[in-house]
Amino acid sequence: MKLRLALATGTLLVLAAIATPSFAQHRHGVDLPATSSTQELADGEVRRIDPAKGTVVLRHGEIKAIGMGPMTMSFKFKDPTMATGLQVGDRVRFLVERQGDDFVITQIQKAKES
Ligand SMILES: [Cu+2]
Repeated sequence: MKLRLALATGTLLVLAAIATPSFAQHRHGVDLPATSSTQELADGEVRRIDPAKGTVVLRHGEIKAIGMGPMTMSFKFKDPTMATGLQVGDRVRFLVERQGDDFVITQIQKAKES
């Protein structure tokens, strides 16, 4: 059990290192135009929810619409009620758009359990 856990933890750390190389710097890569017609849902996992602020921290994959690579970061909900039903650990699919310095989730849904 302990070895298995250690291996799993090690794997997660490696994956985290690959998936979130810029967590500390939080760079968003090249600056693409603020608006985009791309409506491709991005994948993410809920890490934290703050219903009072209407924000959510997601570990997300690549978001082509805003030219962002995988990382863990905070988003604003376009509508705070979007937090309803979401729980930490949920895998989600979402749309995000850039509004000034904010990244706003305009649509979010739970992904099917795998
Ligand atoms: Cu990001």
